Amino acid sequence: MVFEIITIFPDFFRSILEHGLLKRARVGGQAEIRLHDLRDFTDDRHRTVDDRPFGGGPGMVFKPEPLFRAVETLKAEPSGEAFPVILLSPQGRLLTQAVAGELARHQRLVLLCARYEGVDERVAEHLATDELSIGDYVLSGGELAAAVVMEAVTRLLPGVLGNEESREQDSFSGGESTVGAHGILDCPHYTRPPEFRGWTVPEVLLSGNHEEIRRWRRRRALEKTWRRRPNLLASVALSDEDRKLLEEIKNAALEPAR
Ligand code: 4FV
Repeated sequence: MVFEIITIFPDFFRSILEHGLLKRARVGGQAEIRLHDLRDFTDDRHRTVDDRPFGGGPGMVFKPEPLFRAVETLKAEPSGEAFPVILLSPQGRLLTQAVAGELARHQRLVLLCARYEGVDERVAEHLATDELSIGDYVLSGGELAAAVVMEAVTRLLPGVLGNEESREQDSFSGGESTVGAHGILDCPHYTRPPEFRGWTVPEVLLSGNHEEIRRWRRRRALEKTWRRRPNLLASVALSDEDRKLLEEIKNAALEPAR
């Protein structure tokens, strides 16, 4: 996977490329991250990438020309195959595990990082092939959003995660009994010490009974999802066991606390 990042702050990405998963994927050859300074695609001596908004109002807007030049330069490169041109913005569709899975199937992704008030709308309409948001809040730039997309996608590339870090147990991923990408929240995790400040680890996890442990984890994942993100349950294929567990959970919730 090749990530082509177009930004006025290429140095912003230096550190995340030198640590953790993105470092490992670069060294392992599963991912390549190419940083492009948008100012290199300007044609004036001030290397201007933005201008005042037509119609007045606060702030500045990214001009279309440098962005079109940057992407068309990449399109002219011999690799040739079509690739998504993704604009990061609050107006985009929400990044989910499913969307990350979809993006991970491509060989190359261009990520456009805006600043100021955003980009000229003709970029969104005629250059970007997709628009992604990482959440309903406003950042001062698209760089953090691009970093989130890279991390979420790179984790799904074959060979990046070691077997100790299985995607299977991920929140929102299909997991063992549900199919499709819209999964549920993750189960609780515990590690040593078995007792901390009087708080003990659930006995079942110390039992060695893997079937009981699997069931406990499924139940707790369903319970956490039912309490915190019930909407997720509507878009996941539940097994008979899941439905039975959910009944137990709902009935337990109705019982007066002892
Ligand atoms: C954003 C988001 C985001 C908006 C104006 C950059 C900022 C500034 N991008 N998900 N939320 N972008 O807030 O993706 O140009």
